[in-house]
Amino acid sequence: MLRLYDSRYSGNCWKVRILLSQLELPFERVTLDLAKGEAAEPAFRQKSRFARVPALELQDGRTLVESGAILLYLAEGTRFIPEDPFLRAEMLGWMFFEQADIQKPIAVPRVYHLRGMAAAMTDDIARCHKEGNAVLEKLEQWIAPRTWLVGEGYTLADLAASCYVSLAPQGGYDMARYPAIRAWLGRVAAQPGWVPLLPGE
Ligand SMILES: N[C@@H](CCC(=O)N[C@@H](CS)C(=O)NCC(=O)O)C(=O)O
Repeated sequence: MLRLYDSRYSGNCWKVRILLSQLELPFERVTLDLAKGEAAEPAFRQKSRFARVPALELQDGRTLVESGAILLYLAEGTRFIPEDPFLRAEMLGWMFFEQADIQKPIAVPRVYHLRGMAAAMTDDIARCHKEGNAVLEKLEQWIAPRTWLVGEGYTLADLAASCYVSLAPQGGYDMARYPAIRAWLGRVAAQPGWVPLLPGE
C-alpha cells in the first residue's frame, strides 16, 4: 500500500491527500509533528532527502518527495492532467507559479498566526501581505472570466494552486477583495472526492 508521510496543517500534504481521495487510492498515513522536529530525524531523512513532508513511499519501497512531483506521479494518465501538450504545459506553469510565488507569502503569515507569533511579526506579515496580495490580484484577474485555471476542466493546476489560497484567511488575508477566487475555491471544494484539511472542517 502507498504510505504518505505528512503533517496535519501542511497545505502541501493536503494537496496529496485530496488527490489520493479523488483517485480512490488507499494509503497509510504517517503524520509527523513538525513542531517537534520529527522531519529532521535521521530515520525520516532516509525517506525524504529534503527533510520535509509530504513524502510518498511507493509499494516497491521507493519514496517520492515534493508535492508537485507526487501529484504528477499519482495523476499520470488520468483526467487530472490534460492530454493536449499546450494545456499540460499551462497546468505545469500554474503548479510552478504556486510553488514559487503563491505559497510563501501565504504560508509564512499563517504559520505566525497558528503559532501565536503574529503580534511579534507585524512587519514581516505586512511584507508578505503586500507580496501575496499582488499575486492574488493576478490570480483574480485570470480566473474571473474562467471556470478553471487551464482549459475546460478541473486539473492538477486547480488542485495545487487552491490549497494555500484557501488557507490565506488563516494568515490574516482579506479575501473579500477576491470574489472570483472565492467562487473558484467553491468550485474546487465541490469536486468529487475533495477532502478538507482537517476532518470536520
Ligand atoms: N516544495 C515542497 C515544500 C515542502 C515543505 O515545505 N514542507 C514543510 C511543511 S508544508 C515541511 O515539511 N517542513 C519541515 C519542517 O517544518 O521541519 C513541497 O511542495 O512538497
